[in-house]
Amino acid sequence: MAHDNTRYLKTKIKNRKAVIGIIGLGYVGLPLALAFAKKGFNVIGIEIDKDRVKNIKKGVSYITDISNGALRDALRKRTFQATSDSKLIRKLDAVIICVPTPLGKDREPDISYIRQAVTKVKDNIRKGQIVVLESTTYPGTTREILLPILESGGLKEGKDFYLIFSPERVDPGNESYRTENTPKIIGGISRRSTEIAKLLYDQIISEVVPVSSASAAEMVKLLENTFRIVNIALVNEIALLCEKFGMDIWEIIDAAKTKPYGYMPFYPGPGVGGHCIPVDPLYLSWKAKEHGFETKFIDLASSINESMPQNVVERLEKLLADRKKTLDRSNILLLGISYKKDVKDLRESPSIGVITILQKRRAKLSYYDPYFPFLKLNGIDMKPIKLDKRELEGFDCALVLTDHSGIDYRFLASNLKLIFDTRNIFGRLGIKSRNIVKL
Ligand code: SAJ
Repeated sequence: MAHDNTRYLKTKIKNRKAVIGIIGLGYVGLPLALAFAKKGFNVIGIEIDKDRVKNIKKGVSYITDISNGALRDALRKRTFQATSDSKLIRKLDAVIICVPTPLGKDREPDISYIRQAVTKVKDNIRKGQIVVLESTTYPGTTREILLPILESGGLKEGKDFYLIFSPERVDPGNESYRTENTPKIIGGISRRSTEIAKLLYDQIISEVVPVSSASAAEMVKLLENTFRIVNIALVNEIALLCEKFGMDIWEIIDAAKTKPYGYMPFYPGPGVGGHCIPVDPLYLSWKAKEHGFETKFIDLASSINESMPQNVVERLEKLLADRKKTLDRSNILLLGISYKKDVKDLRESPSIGVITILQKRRAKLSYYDPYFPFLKLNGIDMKPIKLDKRELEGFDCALVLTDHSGIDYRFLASNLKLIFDTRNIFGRLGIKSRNIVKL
C-alpha cells in the first residue's frame, strides 16, 4: 500500500499537481511559497498573523526581498493563497514549517512555535503527506519532538507520511543568492522520506543535498551559523586589540583578504544581530549541555559579541571627552538601527544595546533610519530626524551603527562635527575627513 501511495505522490510532484503548504509566511516562508508558485504548484500559505494575511491578499509584501509585483503575479495566477485556517492542512500533499525559533527568557531554546505548528499538522494529517521542518533548531528536534507528535494518531513515518528536516538558508538583502539558487540540505527520518523530499525540492532548487538523517541536517545548519558567530567575534576582538595598538583594523582585514586561500574576511561592528546568528549557536550549546559537553567557543563568541555595544559607547565617550564633552551633555545622532544594512529588522539588533546604554547615560538621542519612520525603545519615543544641514549641525557626534545604502554619506561628512563609524562605510566609499573616526 505504502508503495502505491509513494508512487502516486511522486507523480503529483513531478507534474506539479501536488498541493504545497507553507506554515509561517515570514522571511523564509513567503519566498519559499512564491518559489513553488512560480513553478506552477498550487501553494497555500498558513499564517497565524491576520494582518500579514490581509496584506498578502492586498498584494502588499512585508518582506524586504519580495516585491509587491512578485506577490501580485502569484495571486493573479491563482497559484498562491494565504489563510489563517489550519484545517486546510488536510488538503495539502506537502506541509513545510517555517516558524520562528527564538530564545526564551533565560536564553534557552523556545520551540513553542514549532510545537504549535506541528500540533496543527497532527490534527489535520492524512496518509501520504510530506512534513518538512525548516526552522533552525537543535539536533534531535525532528526525531524527538515532531516524530512522536505526528505518529501519536497511529500513522507510521516512512509508510503513511514522510518527515524531513531541511534548514532554511536565507540571507535577507542578498541579491545574488535567492531560494532557487542556494543549495538545499535535506535529511529524512527514513530513507524514503529523504528520497521524496529530494524530488520535491528538485522542482524549485537547482542543487539539493541529501544527508544521512534529520539530525545531521539540523547539525549542518548549526555548524554554518556557529562558524559565523565565532568568526565575527574573533574579528571584533582583533578590532579591540588594533585600537590598543593604534592600528586600523579595516586596513589589516583588507590586506589579509588578499590571501587567496585559507582566509575569509569578516568585519567588526557594534555587535551581532538578527534572528539567526546570535541565537542558533545557543541552541547548539544548550543541547550540548544535555550531553555534559561545554561549547567553549560558542559561549566565548557570544560574550565577546554581546560586549560590543558597551565597547562602542566607551569609545564614543572617549571621543567626546577629547573634545571636553560628556555623554549626558551631548546630542547624539544614531545612523541606522536595523541589525544589518538594507533590511527592516530590529531583532537582536546591536543598536538596541547601544541605545539602551546611551539612554542610561542620559545622552540626548535622535536617529535616522530610512526603514524606521518611528521608533519606541524601552518606553521612550526616539526622535527621527531629516538629514538636512540645520538638523545635522546640532549634533555633537553621529554614530553609524548600520551602513544602509542610498544615504548621501558625502553630505553627512560635510555637515556633521564628528562621526564615529562602526561599519567603515565612509572608508569603503573613499570619504576621508578629520571628523570621521572608525571602529
Ligand atoms: N556581522 C558582523 N560582521 C560580519 C558579518 C555579519 O558584524 O562580518 C553582523 C551583521 O551586522 C548582523 C549579524 O552579524 O548584525 C548577522 O549577519 P548575517 O550576515 O549573518 O545576517 P543574517 O542573520 O541576516 O543572515 C544569516 C545568513 N547570512 C549569511 O550567510 C551572509 C546565514 O548566516 C543564514 O543563512 C541566515 O542568517 C539564517 O537564516 O540562518
